[in-house]
Amino acid sequence: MNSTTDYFKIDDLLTDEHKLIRQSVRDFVDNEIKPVIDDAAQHHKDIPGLMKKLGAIGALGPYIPEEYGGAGLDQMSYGLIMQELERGDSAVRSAASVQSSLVMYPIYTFGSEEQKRKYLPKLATGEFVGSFGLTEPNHGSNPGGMETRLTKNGDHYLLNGAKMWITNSPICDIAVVWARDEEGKIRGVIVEREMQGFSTPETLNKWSLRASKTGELVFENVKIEESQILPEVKSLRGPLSCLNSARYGISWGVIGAAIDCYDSALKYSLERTQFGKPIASYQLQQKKLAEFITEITKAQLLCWRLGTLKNENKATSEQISMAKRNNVKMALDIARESRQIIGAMGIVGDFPMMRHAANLESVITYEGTHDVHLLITGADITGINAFV
Ligand code: TGC
Ligand code: FAD
Repeated sequence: MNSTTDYFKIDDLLTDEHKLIRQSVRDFVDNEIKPVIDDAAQHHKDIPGLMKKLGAIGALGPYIPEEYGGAGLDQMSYGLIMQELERGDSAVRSAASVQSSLVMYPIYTFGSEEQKRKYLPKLATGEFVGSFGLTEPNHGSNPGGMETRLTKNGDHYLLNGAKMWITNSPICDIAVVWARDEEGKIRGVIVEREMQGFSTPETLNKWSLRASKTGELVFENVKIEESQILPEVKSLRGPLSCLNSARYGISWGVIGAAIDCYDSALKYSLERTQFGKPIASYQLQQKKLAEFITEITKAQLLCWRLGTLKNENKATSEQISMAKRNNVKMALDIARESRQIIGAMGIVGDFPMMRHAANLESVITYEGTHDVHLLITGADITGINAFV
């Protein structure tokens, strides 16, 4: 019997350091997340001390250089960390990927030296929680239409508008917010929680990502000093490049969710007896399990190659788009189908499939919907942009 989830021996392509990092995050998830995640998700509450715990294991800004508090690791390590975190829950991976790719990455890439020194070390330890405001009530897939405005007012600026569906907004200390200036350029602004006119109402009653906080970012004449504006970015290319990093992490992360579902279904199918035999002995169940491990293996290979390209600085946003779309759909399909393998047991919290499936309904929508990513591939292969 071959119950490995490394069917094509991808481990042989990883370094000892990669495997060590993966194991340490796996241990963290087994010890700190698995025992509490069902309760947190069922009751829509936080995992106690999550951000600081993620900081302590180096999961916040893994690829940010050490001089700014990051771990200075490569892109493969970042991917493996995301995979292990999402084996626990998408909310945990979301917390780490927003902080790393959507808050630390733009400050590191587009920020001034002063901004980097002020924010990155505290974000790396989890002392500060960051959020990323791109989506607006009227502009989700089409962030280029954003209405949030940054206008000059004497020696400073005023920020007005609202962002919606923002991960960690209710608990954030700072928010990296994207707004249009008077020249029509897209600017990145670091807003601090204490700033007058800034509020972060929580979005309640979610059926998905229940162990993660989601909310709005509302700006009413928030006074912004020049020193809060990211100096090195003036177009939509800025926020979209952050998405490349986060989407890459998601491509890896969802493999973790799929593996958790597969492992649970395989084990259960060998133990559960119906009609005098384990249900794993029936062809219909074997078909499901065989397809799961095949799809997981294909997704792993895609991510390994993408990680290699990222390390060489050669990955295109279209390649990242394809991996995000393919792997999230793969994981969602496995979560749904594996729930069926365990029958009625699949609807209670003792097994992770319903939780992963519900989470993945958000993951297939955020960071570009499944259909938006299809259109990105479509535009790439035909040369015709279906968005316009
Ligand atoms: P378009 O005209 O195509 O592009 C505008 C400029 O941006 C460049 N560009 C990119 N640059 C870097 N990376 C990318 N992925 C890029 N995609 C485009 C492009 O070359 C152009 O540059 P320039 O210099 O010529 O001006 O823009 P468009 O308005 O037609 O929109 C294109 C589209 C639809 C693909 C894009 O806007 C898109 O990706 N929409 C999806 C929106 C999205 O993903 N939002 C995510 C919000 S954050 C989030 O969901 C966090 S969830 C967090 C969690 O909890 O994990
Ligand atoms: P819409 O853009 O209104 O799309 C609705 C439907 O129309 C989709 O099926 C879409 O595929 C389809 N569609 C849209 N345009 C086209 C087209 N041209 N052709 C064909 N079909 C099209 N955003 C942030 O900025 N920061 C965050 O931290 C963040 N966290 C999130 C957390 C959660 C839990 C969720 C659910 C969302 C989060 N988002 C965040 C927002 C997320 O990025 C958006 O929901 C997503 O980009 C889609 O936007 P929308 O929901 O407005 O859908």
